[in-house]
Amino acid sequence: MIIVLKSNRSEEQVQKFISMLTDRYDVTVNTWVGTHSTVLGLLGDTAAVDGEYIAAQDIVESVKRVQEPYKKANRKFHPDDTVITLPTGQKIGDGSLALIAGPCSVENEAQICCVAERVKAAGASFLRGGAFKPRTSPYAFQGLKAEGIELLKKAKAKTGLPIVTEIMSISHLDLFEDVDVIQVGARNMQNFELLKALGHVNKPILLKRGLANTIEELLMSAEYIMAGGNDQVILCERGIRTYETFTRNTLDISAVPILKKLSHLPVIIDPSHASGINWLVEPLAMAAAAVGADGLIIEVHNNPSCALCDGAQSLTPDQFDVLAKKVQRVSETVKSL
Ligand SMILES: [Mn+2]
Repeated sequence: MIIVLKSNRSEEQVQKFISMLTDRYDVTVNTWVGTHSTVLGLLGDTAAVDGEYIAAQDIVESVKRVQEPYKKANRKFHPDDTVITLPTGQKIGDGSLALIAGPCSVENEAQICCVAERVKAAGASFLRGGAFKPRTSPYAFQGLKAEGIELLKKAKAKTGLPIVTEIMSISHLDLFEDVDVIQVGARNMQNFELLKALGHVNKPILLKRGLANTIEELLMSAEYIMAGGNDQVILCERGIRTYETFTRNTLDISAVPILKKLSHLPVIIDPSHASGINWLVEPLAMAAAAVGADGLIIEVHNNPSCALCDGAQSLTPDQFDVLAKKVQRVSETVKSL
């Protein structure tokens, strides 16, 4: 971190400021005194240094971070890719393309079990399904809640597929004991109390990017979970809000190589929520495979026209069969280049 001091500072003020920095933070300070200004260079653990607090000091002209504010999620300090391995053996981040598929919402036992069996047969290694649903309208279907998790467990017992489902509140954490991967949805990406609580959980967290959040903000949210001791974070790009109205969101495909350059964490793509349109899911999924994503999370419903949530973007099991074959071919082709 570089701090430029104002030109009217006294030597005493400079020394007092440096003492404050070294007392407060685990850093050493190098000083360059020029004719018109004094520049301080902070070395050490600058992730903990509050740049806004520094900038607010009377003596300070400007502050510039040279190191990213995230440390545990940063590839610089962890060059090897993180591979998430479930106790049941499924992996994300090992170089393969993991497929997570299932309905937007769990609706009933027949629906979730039918979809689970079909997506497994097509090559999915995880079952998704919403039990707690964050809906824009309070009058829309809110999910089956605890009963939904019980139905997911039944589908898991039948198929062996580990389950991925979204948490909306810390108060529900006890209900997630048998959930294999806990999803944090886009709207909760900066629910810092929830992220802190998930930092103490010993299971993978699928963290979706907020619809109006930057890549750095996503990594800082991952850092919240990792700072608590949970290193098993999967990053998910699910589309961001732009001026384009044709699609539900705009898929930021560049987020994949950027996140993989900045971080060692696995990165997956959600083409269903990114587009909101059934026929766009397959081409976006192929783009994700081509750009190096570690996985895809895709909405599949046995009868999309009757779905209680997100039917317009859901694939039928037959469509998912076709997609799964195509994306694996793209992934293998790209790896062979
Ligand atoms: Mn959905």
